[in-house]
Amino acid sequence: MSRSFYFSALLFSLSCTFSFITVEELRASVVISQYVETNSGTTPKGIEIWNPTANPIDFSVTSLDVLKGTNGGTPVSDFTLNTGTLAAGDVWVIGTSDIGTYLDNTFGTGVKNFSEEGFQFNGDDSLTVQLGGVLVDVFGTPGSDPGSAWSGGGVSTANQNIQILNGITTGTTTAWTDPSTRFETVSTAPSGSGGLSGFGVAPVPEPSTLALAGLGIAVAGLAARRRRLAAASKIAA
Ligand SMILES: [Ca+2]
Ligand SMILES: [Ca+2]
Repeated sequence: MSRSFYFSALLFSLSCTFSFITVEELRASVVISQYVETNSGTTPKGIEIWNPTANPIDFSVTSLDVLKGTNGGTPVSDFTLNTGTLAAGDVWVIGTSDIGTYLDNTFGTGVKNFSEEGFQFNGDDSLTVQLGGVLVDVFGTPGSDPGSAWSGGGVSTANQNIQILNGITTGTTTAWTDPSTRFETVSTAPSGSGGLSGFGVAPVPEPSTLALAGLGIAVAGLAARRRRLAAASKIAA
């Protein structure tokens, strides 16, 4: 066989080994699923990152960066996650130490994915999440200072624990000014008892996904029933 054939085969096997992830695939890989900014004192402050896909994310291969735009400033890197693997459907919490304590006390020590980071955002600071250097989610409006918070429909980026709305499974690359378009309030007293509820718990998959999964099971069951009936009729004949 020719040398060019071997070269082509080598290239093919290399491309299989290092399968390329598209920008679209990266964009659909993680989403900010929860956010907390304390109503009292300086903590708790943090975010929860959700992997809604069917594949794990190895942060040592594809690092995650959280950038902060302070008081309308240009977003600059605030935190980098470059170790550990986020399982399919699971969440990873990044935030102040008291959130880690809450997770340990609620679910068992070290059970939940947690990275300690002394966030100092105050509700009027935008956040930007990048995965593998690609913008995957925007929180607030980078480059704009809303005064004290972005708010709407009772949902605010200050003094609240808020979580992603049921049915939203992707980040947004478009800045927003009304958090209620993506989030709902869990607690208006996040520094108090029970104020961190929902952290460490992945969002429930959207109903359409469940319906499709149920449909798949139903179709598989029907096919199995048909095969059994066909086998029985052959025996009868
Ligand atoms: Ca506050
Ligand atoms: Ca959650």
